[in-house]
Amino acid sequence: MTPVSGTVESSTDAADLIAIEEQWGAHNYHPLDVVISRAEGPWVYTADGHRYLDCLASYSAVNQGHCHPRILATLVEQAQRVTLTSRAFRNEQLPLFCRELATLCGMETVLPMNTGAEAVETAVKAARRWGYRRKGIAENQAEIIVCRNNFHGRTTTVISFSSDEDYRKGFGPFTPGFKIIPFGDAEALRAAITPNTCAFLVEPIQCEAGILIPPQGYLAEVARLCRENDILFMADEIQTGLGRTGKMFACQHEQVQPDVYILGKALSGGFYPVSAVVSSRAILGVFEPGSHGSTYGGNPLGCAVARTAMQVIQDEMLPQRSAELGEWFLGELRKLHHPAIKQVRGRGLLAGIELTQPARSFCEALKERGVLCKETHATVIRLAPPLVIEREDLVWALEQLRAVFAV
Ligand code: IF1
Repeated sequence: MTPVSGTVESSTDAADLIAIEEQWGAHNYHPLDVVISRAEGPWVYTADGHRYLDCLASYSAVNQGHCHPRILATLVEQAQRVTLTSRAFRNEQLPLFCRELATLCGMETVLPMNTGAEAVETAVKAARRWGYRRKGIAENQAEIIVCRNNFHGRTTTVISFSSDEDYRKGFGPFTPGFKIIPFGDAEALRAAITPNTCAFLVEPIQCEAGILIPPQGYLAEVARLCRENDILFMADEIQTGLGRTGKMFACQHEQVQPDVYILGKALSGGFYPVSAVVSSRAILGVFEPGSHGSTYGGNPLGCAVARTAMQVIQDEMLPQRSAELGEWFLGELRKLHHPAIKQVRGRGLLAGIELTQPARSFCEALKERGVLCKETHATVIRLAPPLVIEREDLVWALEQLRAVFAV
């Protein structure tokens, strides 16, 4: 097959494109064979005119809906002014982004990065330095406690503390200094803390693990334990944050303020990778010039896009929408009855249907009916539509789910 030039000719149909991707792209994914050509709100469209309801929302990066017009306008406007200055110089967007994000989080200080995994890496570095300087932990002895079945990204340090062999196998040697405990078990956290512990890193809801919601009171107890033992409570809200679970942050379900928020995905509404670590001056103050950074982190295009993306979440009251629609939607999902359905779990518009068998064939069947979703951990169907979705669209999605689960 001959390589195609930069742009896709209109004669290149979906089957050709899939074949080209299979030949020229690395095979590190197993996507559903729907080639998306354009998208708007909760809907995505193929070039041949099929429309699908997106119930994955790009892994919660498009909580604001695809191609939100306000974020698009900001992207275009800023792209015509200046896109990248590097942090060697200042730009007009970064200060306002930092102030607005810190305020949204009830925090003092923002450190901008690009991808989620980079923000997690940044939090790990901050926690270690904080441990050495603030707690006097002996050099190279700092420990960070994490949870079994966590998902925090794909970099070598981050997979060093994964418990999933699929993510780790063949990628060692790994970064030391992490201790894995069961998720949802505050007693296990208490037992794992040593004088060398500098932080506890946790997802308030474990998403990749299958939408696992910890027992009521867990986050509050974790916050208390961290405070008592002078260790940092670092919440990875990359997926659960920014309205997804029916609050701005999932920690707020238990009125808990962590020491560190790690954010990404919907921070830019799907237009551009923007992530951040948000915390106090004392904690992020461990970074002095030269100790950490990124070429693109804090660039004016990303900051401008993220500012509007955050504004849209607030103006359109997406956390409230997520809470209201989610409560009703989960109730409807729980009415589905099929021998393969083991349990329905969720909070806000983040739902998981756990099956007794692989979920892939159900996702394929839903795709045939115009609903896009993705299995996680083989047996869980994850449903997480853009938060701008209309109730009538969810009613339609439920009809398709009922059809697929008709015995
Ligand atoms: C993939 C999952 C979702 C995340 C949390 C950090 C990151 C993620 C809580 C890293 C990223 C993604 C990445 C994507 C699949 C996906 C995912 F199924 F693997 F778990 F969304 F549910 N913390 N999650 O969820 O952020 O570096 O990717 O920007 O890796 O295949 P990133």
